[in-house]
Amino acid sequence: MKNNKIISIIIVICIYCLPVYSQTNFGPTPTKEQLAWHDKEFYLFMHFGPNTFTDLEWGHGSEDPNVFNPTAIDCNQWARIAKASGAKGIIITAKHHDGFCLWPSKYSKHTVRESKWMNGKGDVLKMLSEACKKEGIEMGVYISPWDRNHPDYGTPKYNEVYINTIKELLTGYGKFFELWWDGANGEGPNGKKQVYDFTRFKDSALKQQPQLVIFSDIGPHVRWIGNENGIINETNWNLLDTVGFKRGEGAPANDTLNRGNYNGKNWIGAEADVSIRKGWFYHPGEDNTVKSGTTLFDLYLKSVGRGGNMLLNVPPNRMGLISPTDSVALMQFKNIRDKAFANNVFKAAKIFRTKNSIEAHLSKEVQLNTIVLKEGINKGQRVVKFEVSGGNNLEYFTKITEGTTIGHKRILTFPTQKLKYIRIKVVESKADPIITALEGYNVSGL
Ligand code: FUL
Repeated sequence: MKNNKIISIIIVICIYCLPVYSQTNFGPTPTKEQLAWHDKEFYLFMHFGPNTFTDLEWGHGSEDPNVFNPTAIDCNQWARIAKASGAKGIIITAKHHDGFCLWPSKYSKHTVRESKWMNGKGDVLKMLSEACKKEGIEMGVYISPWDRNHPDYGTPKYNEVYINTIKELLTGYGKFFELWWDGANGEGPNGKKQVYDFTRFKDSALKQQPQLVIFSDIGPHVRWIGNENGIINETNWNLLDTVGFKRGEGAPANDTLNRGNYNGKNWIGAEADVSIRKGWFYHPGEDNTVKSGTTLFDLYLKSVGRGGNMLLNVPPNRMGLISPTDSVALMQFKNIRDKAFANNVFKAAKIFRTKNSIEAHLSKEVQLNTIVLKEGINKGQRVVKFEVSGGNNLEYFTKITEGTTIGHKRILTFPTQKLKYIRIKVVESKADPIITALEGYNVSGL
């Protein structure tokens, strides 16, 4: 092997490892659980329950439990499709606002046990946890604090009920990766509103499963992005100030949640939740609203490509299966992603770095319309602004595009260029930038 080849291999290896370990932390940093969460990037949401059968989005809590009657439920199908789509896990609505529990909870009288489904012996959580385990994907739970059924809702007793419910779930079904708290807080069956004891909810959840990341408008670990369209702002700080704010009413402005706080005191990553269909629950009349693979890829670029995670809702139908239209769209989405990122044109490039820039030198011109950058976020998020320029000789670089934050991953697309040299220059950073990955692609159909 020629010397210069060995040197360039070493340089390429160095770009992935050295700078990350040679820097001290700057500002808030993620926990190891949050780092693992960032790496998941894409996973599925599943809204399933009485609403699936009543055509409602928000059940009243007074529904007859017998309405819940999936005729051919197969959680293995859910997990298989999730895995095949590249999703790293499934978050299930174990309990939505109607209070119906998809497992036979001791703390409720409105559960699968009260239904005729499987003669009251069914347990969706058990089926799903076994299926996820089999497929090697992870599982998360949505447990709505708002409960339109529970007789204790609106009284301090309900906080105990909720804590017991969490405990029951977190001790009965293996490890979960995420706990999802919705911000909606309406009236319960008695017309009363609940004052939630979120501090105790959080403490007891983490006591059962310390590896959990907890999602809500304001974390503590993962935040809502202020919209349900799946689109994160191009500028996305994983930082958020939470003092004085609440979940639901009283949360920071949607725009703040969408971009984070530049100087936020806490590391709270952004999770973009969006449904593959119009509604969160399955409605037969919405079969024609299923997003195409191309639309999903666009949302991926605007969520994962902006440093957040994508939580894509794929609601099972009345049979208890993912509908063929949804599964086809998911596979198209997977194929588009695989194709888009199959050939990193910088793989064989010589990489040169200075404190504030990285250059990729290729041996011949390539077509390029996408770059992927990563920041060593374990040492804190730093880059405020960068420029991308390139050319065909080293004396003359022209600016191609620019970007702001990078974070876990930044995917930047631009009109196709033919070039041999590319330079990423960090023009503003809170501390020395740590760029851990630079990849280049020529994605078709952009
Ligand atoms: C919202 C809920 O009210 C919807 O029903 C749905 O669960 C969505 C993901 O969060 O706030």
